[in-house]
Amino acid sequence: MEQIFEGVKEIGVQIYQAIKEGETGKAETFNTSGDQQIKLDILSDQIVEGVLREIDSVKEIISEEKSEPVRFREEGYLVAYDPLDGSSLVDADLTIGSIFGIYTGGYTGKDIITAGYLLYGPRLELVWATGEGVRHYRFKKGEFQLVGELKLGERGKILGPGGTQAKWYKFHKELIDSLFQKGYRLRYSGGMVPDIHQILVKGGGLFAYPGTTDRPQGKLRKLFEVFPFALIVEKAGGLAVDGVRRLLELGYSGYADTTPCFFGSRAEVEEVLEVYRANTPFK
Ligand code: P6P
Repeated sequence: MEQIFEGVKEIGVQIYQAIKEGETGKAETFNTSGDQQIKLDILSDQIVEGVLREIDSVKEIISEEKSEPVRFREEGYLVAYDPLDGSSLVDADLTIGSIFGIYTGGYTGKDIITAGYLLYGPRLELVWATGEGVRHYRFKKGEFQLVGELKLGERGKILGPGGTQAKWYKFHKELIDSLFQKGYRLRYSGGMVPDIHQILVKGGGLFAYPGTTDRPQGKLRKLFEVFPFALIVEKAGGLAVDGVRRLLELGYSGYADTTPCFFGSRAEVEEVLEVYRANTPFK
C-alpha cells in the first residue's frame, strides 16, 4: 500500500504540471458516463495508468474514463479512480481533483480498504485515509508535507446542495430549505473534491448529491467517487449514506453505476436519514 501512496504523490505532481501547462480544450470523445472529455481528462488518465502500471502491488485498475478494467498482473490491489474530477471547471480556473479507491477482491463498498484524493488549486494537496484516520498533506519545497489530521465534529455550518434544483423531490427541497433556515452557508463549486474537502477542513457540514426526478440514481459514480469519499468521511468521524443506508453497504452492477449520496458530520446526515426514511420512493 505504501507503494501506491507514493505513486499517488507522483501522479499529483505530474497532473498539476499538466493542468498549469496543458491544453484545457475539449476532446472529440465521451467517457462511459456520457461526459464529453477534455484533453486533460485523457492526459490525466494516461498519467495515472502509467504510474500504477509500474507498481507490483497493483493487480488492475478501472478509471472513470475507461469502459473496462486494465489488468496488469494476477495478484494485488484493485484501484478505481477518477483521474480529473470536475475537469469542466478547469477553464474557470477553479479547484479540481483526482480521486482514488483501493479495493481488494472486488469493487463493492465492502471491498474498499483505502481511499484518497489530490487537490489541484492554489496549492497541490493530498488527503489519504488509512486505518489510523485521515491525513492531510501539502506539497511544499519539492515534497508532500503532513499538515495534520482531518476530523469531523458533531455538526457544521456549511451546505453543498448538488443536483438540478428544479428536479429535486419535494421532501428533499424542504430538507435543504430547512437547513438554510437554520443559518447554513451555501458552499458549492460543482467540484466534489473541493466541496467535500472544505467540509472536512472546516470540521463539519453536509454535501448532498440526491436522486432527482430526471436522475433517480443521482449522478456521482459509486466506484470512482462515492465509495472513496464514503470511506474518507467515515474515517474522519462522519457519516456517508444514500438516504436510507450506509454507502459502503452498497454493491454495484455496472462500472459506471451511480447513487444518491450524502456526506458530512453526524447531526446533518442523521437529519437526512430521518427525512428520507419517512418518504417514498426511498422506503
Ligand atoms: P452538477 C463534476 O462533474 C462532478 O462529477 C462532481 O465533481 C460534482 O460534485 C458534480 O459532478 C457536479 O454536478 O450537476 O452540479 O454540475
